[in-house]
Amino acid sequence: MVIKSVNLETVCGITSTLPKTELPEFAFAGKSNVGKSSLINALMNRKSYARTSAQPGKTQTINFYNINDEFYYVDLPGYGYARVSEEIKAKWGKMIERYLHQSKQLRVVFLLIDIRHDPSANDKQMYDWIIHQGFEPVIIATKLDKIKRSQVQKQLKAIRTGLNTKGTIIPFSAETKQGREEIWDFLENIVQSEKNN
Ligand SMILES: Nc1nc2c(ncn2[C@@H]2O[C@H](COP(=O)(O)OP(=O)(O)OP(=O)(O)O)[C@@H](O)[C@H]2O)c(=O)[nH]1
Ligand SMILES: [Mg+2]
Repeated sequence: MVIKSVNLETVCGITSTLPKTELPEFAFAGKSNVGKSSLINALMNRKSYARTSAQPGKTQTINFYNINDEFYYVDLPGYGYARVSEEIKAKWGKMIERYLHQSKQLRVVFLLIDIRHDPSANDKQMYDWIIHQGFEPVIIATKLDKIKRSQVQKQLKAIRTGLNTKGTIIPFSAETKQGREEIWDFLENIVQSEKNN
């Protein structure tokens, strides 16, 4: 994929109205600190356009990145971040739910799971939520560089079992960019097939 332009077009807070976009959208969900913004940077070919942080809870808004005037990456706030109040967590949850429910342009929801850990109760809930909204989530197993090669298959299996999914799981590292081509190919196929219709 050739990234010609990148533009953070819309930032939505808890009370914002969601934008009425015309281009296909690809959303990235997952627990706080799992690597959503880092993945989006890698997929934009940028080092730090999407804000990342070693501290969880960096992305607290829904951010729409316009790519090439062809499609959007939608960076969602992370869930399961312990240091915010239950009230705020509930509001973020509602905001994510509203987005999944309302967006007419949303094509694929990527659900990111840290390859080192079995899916949590929150991950399973998110997975079920996405299914409930009519999407088949594509799982990205993040931080691939953090485990030994010999552990990869075992961890992928644990994620598959934990989420009870038969769907695609793509291992990815924002450090080495391993897995990026596969994700790009997947996105490109969808964007192209829409253009042809
Ligand atoms: N080693 C390694 N570190 C990663 C990888 N992806 C993300 N990180 C690190 O993990 C931390 C969190 O990454 P973010 O991309 O900010 O995570 P996020 O999911 O956007 O987090 P929130 O915005 O809080 O929901 C940062 O310190 C990143 O550098 C990866 O593939 N490998
Ligand atoms: Mg983030």
